[in-house]
Amino acid sequence: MKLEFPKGFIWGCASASYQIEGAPAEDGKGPSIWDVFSHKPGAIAGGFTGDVACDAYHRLDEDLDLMGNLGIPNYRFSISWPRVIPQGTGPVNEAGLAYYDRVVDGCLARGITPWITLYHWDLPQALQDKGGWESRETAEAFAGFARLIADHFRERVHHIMTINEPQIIVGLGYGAGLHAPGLKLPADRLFACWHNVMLAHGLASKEIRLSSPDYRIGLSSTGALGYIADHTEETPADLPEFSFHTLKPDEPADPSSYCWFNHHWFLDPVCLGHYPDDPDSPWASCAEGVSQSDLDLICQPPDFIGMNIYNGTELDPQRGYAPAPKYPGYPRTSLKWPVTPEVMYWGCRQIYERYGLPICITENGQGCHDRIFLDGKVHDPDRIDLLHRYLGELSAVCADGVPVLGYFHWSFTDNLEWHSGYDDRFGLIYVDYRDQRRIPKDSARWYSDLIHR
Ligand code: GCO
Repeated sequence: MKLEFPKGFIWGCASASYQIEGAPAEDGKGPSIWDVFSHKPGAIAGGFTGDVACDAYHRLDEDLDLMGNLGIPNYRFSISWPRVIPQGTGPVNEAGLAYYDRVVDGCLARGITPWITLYHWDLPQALQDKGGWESRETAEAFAGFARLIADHFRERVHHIMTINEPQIIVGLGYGAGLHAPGLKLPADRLFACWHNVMLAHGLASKEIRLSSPDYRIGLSSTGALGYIADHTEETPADLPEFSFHTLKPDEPADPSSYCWFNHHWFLDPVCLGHYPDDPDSPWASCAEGVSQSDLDLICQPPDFIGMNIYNGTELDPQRGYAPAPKYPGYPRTSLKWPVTPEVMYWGCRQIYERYGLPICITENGQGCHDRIFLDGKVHDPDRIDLLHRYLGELSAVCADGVPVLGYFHWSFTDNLEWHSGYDDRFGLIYVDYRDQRRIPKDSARWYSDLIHR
């Protein structure tokens, strides 16, 4: 498979604060919803928490050295809101901000460009106590946090992503109860959360633009994407069936489950200024009540659309674009996600054709049950094969003229895979959680070689 990318293509790795940092109460940090949720019995597989995770808070230099030595040119990380503003609003925790100064300066000193994600799910618990994303005040508080970060880093950072995956924040956190804060709200209250997350993007984007015109603003979206295996030039990219459902397209429709928020419910209001015209959606009646002034606040088109793409659903045109049946033994990752490289091609094309904005792959990778082999190394041919296939499709969509700015591998180190715990490893760098030893996997060398061909 050809792996050819446009000149200036951005290569990087990604991480998120709660998944790697540990140090949940150190140096003045306030608790996040994940600090609280993870301690509930049964919340995380194996009964683990993120209290230590990869101990990245204390091992920053070691991790950045590894990244620098591999020559990874860009690092997407998230800032823990309660580490910086312990109560979500009000006094700033200077020690928390100083940690992210060290992250940013440490990147720059090693020739790595820092990309900030403002919200990767660790909401201050103090805000959850006042309603969390059900409350509009959370969106307003988020804009304040965004402004603080934008002002603080504007000389050193030029890429900020507002929200990572509203689909998961609301669906899994407030609908299915699998993620923090572990709620199962009815449909109308779930939509209120959704709308406030949309407002958070809009209000924050405005603040970032006011802070500096030099910022390139992004967001990260996820959701089910469909594709047709035997496609031709004529296959339209923007079939509604290609993205209608999220995560579990073959599940029965259930407004209280997380499967209904898709890319369009996020990107239409943000980029086009209205919720999708989708009468069959369980959210259609909720969206009717939204005011024009709110839609105006939300409509802050980003400079690039970040897509987190892991898998998609093959659709069968002969059967009304229903999901194509899977053969026995279909290739899957350790989390049982199907291996479907074509989704890279179709996902990018579809989103570009609908919104006309540059795309950046802000996450892609594979969960594996990696382990240390007898020779002391971590061999991960599965991951290398998956990356090769998915990047081959990405290369093809670039060749077909879709402006893809770059690709961030998820993740740099192994880390806490949310409610699934620590078994499913996504890193290029293996973490031995017994002693926090880092071992670059074969894929780390492969990825580095790809970047530096
Ligand atoms: C997400 C999150 C990451 C996950 C990764 C693998 O996109 O779900 O951004 O935090 O760990 O995607 O599931």
